[in-house]
Amino acid sequence: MKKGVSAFIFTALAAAMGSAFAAPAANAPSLTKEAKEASAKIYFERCAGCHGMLRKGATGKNLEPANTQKLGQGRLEKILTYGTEGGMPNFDDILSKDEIKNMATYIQQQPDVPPEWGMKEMKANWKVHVPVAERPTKQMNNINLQNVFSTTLRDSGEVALIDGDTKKIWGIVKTGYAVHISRTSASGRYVYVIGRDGRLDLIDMWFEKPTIVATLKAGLEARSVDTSKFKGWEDKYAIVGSYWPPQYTILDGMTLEPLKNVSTRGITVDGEYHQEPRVASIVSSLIKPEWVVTVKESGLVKLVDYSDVKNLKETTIETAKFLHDGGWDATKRYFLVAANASNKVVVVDTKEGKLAALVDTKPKPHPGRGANFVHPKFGPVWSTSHLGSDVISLIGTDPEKHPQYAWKVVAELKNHGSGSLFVKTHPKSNNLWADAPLMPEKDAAESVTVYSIDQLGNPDAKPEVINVAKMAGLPETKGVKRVVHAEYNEKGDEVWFSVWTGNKTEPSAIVVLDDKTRKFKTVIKDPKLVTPTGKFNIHNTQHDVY
Ligand code: DHE
Repeated sequence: MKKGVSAFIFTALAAAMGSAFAAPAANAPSLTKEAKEASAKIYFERCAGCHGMLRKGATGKNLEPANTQKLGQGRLEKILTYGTEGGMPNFDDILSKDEIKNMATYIQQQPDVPPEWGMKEMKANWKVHVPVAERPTKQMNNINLQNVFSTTLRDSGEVALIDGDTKKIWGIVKTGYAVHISRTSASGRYVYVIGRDGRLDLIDMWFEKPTIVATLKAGLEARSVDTSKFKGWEDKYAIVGSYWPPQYTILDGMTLEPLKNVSTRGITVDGEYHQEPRVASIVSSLIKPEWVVTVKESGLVKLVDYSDVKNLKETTIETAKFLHDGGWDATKRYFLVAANASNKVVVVDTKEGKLAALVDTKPKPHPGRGANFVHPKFGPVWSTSHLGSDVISLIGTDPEKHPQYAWKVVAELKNHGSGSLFVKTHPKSNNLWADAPLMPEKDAAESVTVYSIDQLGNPDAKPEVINVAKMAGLPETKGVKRVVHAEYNEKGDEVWFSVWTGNKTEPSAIVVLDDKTRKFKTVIKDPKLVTPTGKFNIHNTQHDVY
């Protein structure tokens, strides 16, 4: 496995891994101390996201010793090597045979319990690099900030800010390990970037070059961040959702000073106590001073009212377990989020503050933010693709004018594979795009499916499957060139795809297609563009355009 990924995250975690907390599981095969530590590190970096630190399972299966020992060493090695149709990726292009063997052994042992991370640790790991008073009072560069793409460089722990007009890298900023997503301030001036190691960086785009003005390590493992966007509260607060410890933290939006920390441990929708209900997606309401915070393992959605942080009010909505990613419907009243391992999409009515519907879908919906468009027959729909099925589900979202279709799967379009992570369209586009980067077959992982929205329902109209990876003109290498995450430019006439080789040693790229013609427009290649995955166009992220 690649060396030197992150000394940073591991300082706190390494102490816990192999700690005295962990009683050996009966019948567990053993590992040397070195192999155990190396496996613990790989587990954190590659597995914990889906299976949980305590291995209780969520997007991925429960990996507690009672289950893994039943599968046994040989079967576990096979699953790790080749992946499964259910969305478990193959690791043979990332891990060596020995690493796979050790991992198969490691997960048959008792999970270790990582340490806590509260206000004290946060305050000690908070730094304002440039105080608010010393920041520019006007934009000091000529970049069209609205068309900048904040691009995750997953394995180098960096974000590339790419000028969408010139397609040149404007700046590269060092961030947390395996940085996950970027969100913007309500004003669009600041970018908030969260790493898997819980490190949050605040980037100010008014300097000549993008500059980190504050950093906070909000937890030991995190995935989500958003900001206060309601009128009168713009740029005031930010919120980070952590996987470990399971909690969300409200911060000062301009300095990242932690203000309030709220645990999400507790009782699930089933009425059982869970030690690790992790915070998954967070969105920011435009109709109330509220964030929608989804708690994965408990199946609870919290509407967190930030108008009085000291006397915090939360509305807790019972939904379905294993909440993951989601986005607004076109009116931005309803939030649709995948309860992926429950095979459901949850619809929350944020105006009324209650559950609108639980929609049954094919296995493991995974929408990213989803894609909103007007279907020729069913009216406004929101769509998701699936990790565990080769369809794109369309869900009616207009209870007023199309009540017969609202909160139902009204159509299932054929995707070119399961193992899909993201769908995307744009209000100005007639295209609906879906990827399938986790397909074990090379050609499928390298391709995207695109539908003409105005032809949906026409039995003669077939979708187009395009191998985007080939367009990048990268050298042939061992690793699969996974094509992942479509994102539009500000105007909505280009669509960008990452060609993600999955490891640092092989070159990656971003392919830009002309949205109208679906033809190759350009490719962004640069040795500094290491494993690009998510791309967050400032305009589209600021205004939730998807
Ligand atoms: Fe993500 C969004 C969690 C693996 C790229 N990912 C999210 C969100 C969550 C999440 C909770 C929603 C954030 C929000 O909207 O507030 N992701 C996880 C995992 O737990 C998981 C499955 C395993 C892990 O170890 O992290 C995981 N994610 C990945 C990847 O491997 C991806 C493909 C590449 C990468 O960079 O890590 C990846 N996730 C993304 C992207 C988004 C995302 C690009 C944002 C989509 C958007 O359009 O907003």
